Amino acid sequence: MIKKFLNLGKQPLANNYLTKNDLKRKKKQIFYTLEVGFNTSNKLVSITNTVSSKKMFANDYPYRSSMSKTIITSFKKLAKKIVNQYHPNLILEIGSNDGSFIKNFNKKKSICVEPCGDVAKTTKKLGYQTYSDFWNLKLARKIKKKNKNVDIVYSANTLSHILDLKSVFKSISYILSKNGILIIEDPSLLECLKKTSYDQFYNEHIYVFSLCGIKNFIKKFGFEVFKIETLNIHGGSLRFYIKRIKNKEIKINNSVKIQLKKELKFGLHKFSTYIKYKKKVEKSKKGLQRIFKMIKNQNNKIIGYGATAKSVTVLNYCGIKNDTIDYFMDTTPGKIGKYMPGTYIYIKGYKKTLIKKNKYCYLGAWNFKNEIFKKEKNFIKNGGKFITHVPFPRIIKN
Ligand code: DWN
Ligand code: SAH
Repeated sequence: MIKKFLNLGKQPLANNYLTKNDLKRKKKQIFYTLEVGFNTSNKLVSITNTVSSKKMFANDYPYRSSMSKTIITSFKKLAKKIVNQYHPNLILEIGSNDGSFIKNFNKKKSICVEPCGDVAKTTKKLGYQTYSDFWNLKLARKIKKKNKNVDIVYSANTLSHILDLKSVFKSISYILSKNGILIIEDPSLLECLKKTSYDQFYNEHIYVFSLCGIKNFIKKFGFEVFKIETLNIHGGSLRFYIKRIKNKEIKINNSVKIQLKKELKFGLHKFSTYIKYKKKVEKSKKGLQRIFKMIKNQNNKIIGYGATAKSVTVLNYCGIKNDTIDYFMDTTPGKIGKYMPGTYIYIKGYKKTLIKKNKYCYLGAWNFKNEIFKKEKNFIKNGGKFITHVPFPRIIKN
């Protein structure tokens, strides 16, 4: 049974940035009610009103992994580890986006799956075998006809975007070699609760995973988690190393026990934990609204840094629109010159001179705080202030 615990109101589709023409034509945006629920039987946390994948991940999907140095470095580090530890014959990546991860592997030993046509072109052009399709059994069959020894399947920030997890794991089990390994990484539910980062919930993030949820679910497909890595990336992620239960050569690492203990201690298996969380989220909303109001009352301008999908949730939930934030800055070509969905805040291309002109900056990409603070050390040195809601709403003291 799925018990709802959080309602983040009417939300537009994140990543559905609007053009000037869309605004002129008053283009009808899709809105859905963003509610989050806890499945009391399998312990998975998911949004309860979903949008079809085809609507979310169309050809013009703008997100590009390569916009952050933190991501590029993290992928490079993992790729090195995979090669040294597992020497894969063939690696398959689900949700390969612009190839930021797979670029670290030999073209002849890699397969990309990326449904968004425009972004899939990047890896195709680089010479990687790329399937521009959604991951399912039909595609797995098609790929296996040509590629027999897939011994690593990797997927970052993608499986949590797919409603039908049964189909996901069935298809992975079909394609993975007998002793093959599945590595997935996604935002951690424990961190999302600890940091009150409710913006991990939006139409694309159908699930926010925990070990206690994943471990139950994958058992049915003959899989088990044998190692867990906790990462700082994306505000706190979990990297699950998964093997077939039948494969007794790999021992279960102690990290699995440690993570499970942490999750149970926090109460991720109990509905009452989520009710407490809901109250924290409501308090966070009021706190952020108060900060914005105070700054505006002092006749200050506020800009945004990083027009993230996450900030779409925050701004729409808190009712912060283009009369409060003047514009966002972002480095992503497909977002520049467009408007944030639901709040109509304009997105300018990143320029150092822009941030220099302002005193207050809302950190949409709070998950890259370290990277951004390093880049903007002069802004900070000259008295510039960043605003965040994570782990609680505040103007960051430097
Ligand atoms: O799960 C998902 C993650 C991986 O990416 C997808 N569903 C959609 C997307 O979510 P997001 O938009 O919340 O992701 P990011 O990676 O937090 O987005 C960062 C944004 O900030 C990008 O638009 C790039 C921008 N940025 C920037 O302008 N300057 C980022 C950095 C680090 C910078 O210095
Ligand atoms: N893996 C990258 C991109 C994450 S964004 C990273 O971690 O940075 C999510 C990606 O998953 C998008 O590129 C999207 O097109 C892809 N995706 C969404 N649904 C998918 C599905 N059903 N099968 C395969 N890829 C999918």
